Amino acid sequence: MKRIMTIQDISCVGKCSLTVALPVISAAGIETSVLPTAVLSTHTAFPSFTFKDLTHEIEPIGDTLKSLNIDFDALYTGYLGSVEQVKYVEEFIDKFKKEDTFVLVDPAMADNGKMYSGFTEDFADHMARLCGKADLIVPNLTEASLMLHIPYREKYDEEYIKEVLIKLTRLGAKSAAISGVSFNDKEIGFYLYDSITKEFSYYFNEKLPVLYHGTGDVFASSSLAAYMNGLNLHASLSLATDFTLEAMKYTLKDKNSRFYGVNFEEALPFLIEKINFFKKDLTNQ
Ligand code: PXL
Repeated sequence: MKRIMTIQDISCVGKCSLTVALPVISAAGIETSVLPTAVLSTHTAFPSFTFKDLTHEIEPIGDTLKSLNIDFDALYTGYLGSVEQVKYVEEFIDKFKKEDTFVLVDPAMADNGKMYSGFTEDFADHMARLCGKADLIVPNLTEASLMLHIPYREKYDEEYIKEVLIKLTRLGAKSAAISGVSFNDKEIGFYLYDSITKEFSYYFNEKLPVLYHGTGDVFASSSLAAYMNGLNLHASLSLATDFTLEAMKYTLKDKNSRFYGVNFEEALPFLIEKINFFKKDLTNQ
C-alpha cells in the first residue's frame, strides 16, 4: 500500500484542507498520514475563528518519524498559516524527499483576485520558494499571479496561460497546472505544463454558475489520489476536474447544502469507480 504525508491545517468545521485530503485520499486506497499545522474552529472565510498554531510541532514530528525510518511515496502540502510554517515545511520536505518521492504543493492562499484573510502579500514569495521543491504545483490564477508578481487578470487567452505556466515552472517545480482556467462561460478546467518534456495539455468540463469554498482542496486531493493509483498526470488532473464538478453538482442538488464546502462525500463512489476503471485498463496493457 502506498503511503503519503499531507501537511496542512485542520479546520473543525468548513470542509477544506485535512478534512478533505484525509477522506478523499484514504478512500482511494492510499494510506494518508497527516501533519496538522494548525487547528482552527472553521476555515478563515467565516466571520470569526480560533487559530491554534502548531508550527513548532512540525520539526519534532518530522525528526521522530525519520528516526523510525518511516517514509512516504508522496508529500502533499496545502494551506499553511505563516511564513515560519512554510520554512519548517521546506525542511520537512528536504528530510523526506527521495528520488522517487512525489511532491505536490498546492499554494492555497488566495482566490478570485484576493489573498485569504490573515495573509500579507509577501507570504506569496515564501510559497513561491516552497513551489520550487515540487514535482507538481496546482495554483489558481490568483495564486500564480501573486507568486509571479504579475497583475491578476479575469480575462485572458491561451497564450497568456502558457506564458504564466512557463514562468511558474521557473520557480523550480517540474510541472505546473493552473486550476480554474476558463476561456468562456461554458467550460472550466486546468492547463498543465511539463517543463521536462516542454509539453502543454489541458482539460475542460462544464462550468456551473456557482462558486464554492474548498473546491481547490477537492481538486488537489483527488489529483494526488489518482496519481498514486498509477494514472499519469494529465489523466489524474482530468479525473480530479470531473470529480470536483460531480461534488459541486451534489452540492447544488442539496437544498440544505452548506455555504462553506462542497459535498465531495457523495461524489466519492464516482472517483473510486473511475480510478478502478483506469487501473483495470493499466493492468490489461
Ligand atoms: O481551502 C483553503 C483553505 C484551507 N484552510 C484554511 C482556509 C482555507 C481558505 O480560506 O481558510 C484554514
